[in-house]
Amino acid sequence: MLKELIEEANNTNLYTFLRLVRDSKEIIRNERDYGMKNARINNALVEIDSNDMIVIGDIHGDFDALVRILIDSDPFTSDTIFVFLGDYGDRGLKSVEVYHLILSLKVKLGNRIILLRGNHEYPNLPFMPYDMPSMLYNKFNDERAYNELKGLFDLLYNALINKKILMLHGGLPITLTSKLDLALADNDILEQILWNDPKDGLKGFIPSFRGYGYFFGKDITLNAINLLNCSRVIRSHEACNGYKTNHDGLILTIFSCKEPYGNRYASYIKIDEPNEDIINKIKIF
Ligand SMILES: [Mn+2]
Repeated sequence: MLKELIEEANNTNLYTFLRLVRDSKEIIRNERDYGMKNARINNALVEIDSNDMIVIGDIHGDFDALVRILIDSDPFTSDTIFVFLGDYGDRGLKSVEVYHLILSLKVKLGNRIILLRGNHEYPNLPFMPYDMPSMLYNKFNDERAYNELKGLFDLLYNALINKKILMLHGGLPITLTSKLDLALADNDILEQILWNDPKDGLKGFIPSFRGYGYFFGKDITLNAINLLNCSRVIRSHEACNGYKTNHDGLILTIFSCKEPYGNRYASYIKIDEPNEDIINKIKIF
């Protein structure tokens, strides 16, 4: 089944692509309205208790990296939940194929595929490079593909909490006051979830050189995870060779693509017991 989906994504066409986007939107709307087996959903926040989860960071159109991860842990031969931390397209050469494959997994496997939102799925704040519209147009010669895809972005989840691990794309909002801020993020909080980065040796926060969001210090991290009753954060967003940690290990960054950055290593993480040493769970390739 996996091999067929990979093949199909490699030969994507407009009508299959449009159907996948529409079906994915319908599935996520249903999750949000009627809930998900074994998970609690409050708007854009998912809470789950799983001992079998794979977490994947930025893919950015690196189809080979995505395929590599999926072949390592075939979702059709296990009950593993796959969490994607966002930034699916842009930069990488095969962004359309990446969307095709991820959305076909969503359609086939439903609530075992959880898609978080990255800053590249929030074009309301303009940034460069934003290749998706032109990549889709060049592939399909039709504007409907991007118009449909854009509608999916607002349905992607802001954050997921598995037991005591918080997962999101960018970083902790400096003004976080409760879990509800993640579930019902206003524009300011959403910008920070998608754009913030941790910084070591910083107290408080400073504006980010990215143009949006902030760099935040360990005090902000401690405050936020205490408030949420969490023990650590897994995020992506910062290009690195595989992974890195900040704030004395409270924040783990995993980055799952290589091609668009010329990186030597990428990583993903397989969590079977969330309370154990998480660094040992990282798979580097
Ligand atoms: Mn990002």
